[in-house]
Amino acid sequence: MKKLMVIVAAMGFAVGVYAQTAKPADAAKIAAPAAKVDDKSAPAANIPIPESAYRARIDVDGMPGKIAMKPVKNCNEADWMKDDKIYRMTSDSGPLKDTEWKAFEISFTPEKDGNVSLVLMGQYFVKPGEKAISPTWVLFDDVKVTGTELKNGNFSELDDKGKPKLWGGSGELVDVKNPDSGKAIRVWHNQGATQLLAVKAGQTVTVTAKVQKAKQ
Ligand SMILES: [Ca+2]
Repeated sequence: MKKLMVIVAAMGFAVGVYAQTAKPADAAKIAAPAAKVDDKSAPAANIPIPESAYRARIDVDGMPGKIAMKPVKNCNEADWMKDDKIYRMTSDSGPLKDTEWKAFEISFTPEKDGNVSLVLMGQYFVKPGEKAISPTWVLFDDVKVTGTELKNGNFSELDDKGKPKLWGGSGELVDVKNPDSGKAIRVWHNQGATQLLAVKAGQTVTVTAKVQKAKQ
């Protein structure tokens, strides 16, 4: 019994030390900028994810083909990529509710012809004192693009395996009633949905979508 108590005490000490030393900023260097959510002072143990953390995010990845882009509306260069930030656009929908769809729109202008990857995902969020990114699931539907072509933006066309055609990644298909009925894609930071877009130098691309907080 005494031995067990020593172990429990040691574990408590380890958790306490971890909570003090692990900083969200360390994880941010690897992944992405932290969502602008407040209250970094709360204790680590079992605090709920704040409502303000449920945000949709559209990234555009031009890194493989070195397609540099200029942000035009509601997006910016991915600062965490340092010198390569011109090859990735990132964005933030702002906080979402699970009771209504919100319109989300970004625009950017590629500086070279080629393929970029459109990434539908959730915003980066790490609880104070934790290291792992918290799953903050959001829904995307009714995705439309001007300036190039996107297909199956309402996720209604499925392949033999029941996955949405032309979409890659590991988002989950769910049934929704709105905005255009049928299916939507459920994503978070580490499980996004992607589709390649063929872009042209100087041709501004606009992406619009309906987003909301998903059932968690
Ligand atoms: Ca749909």
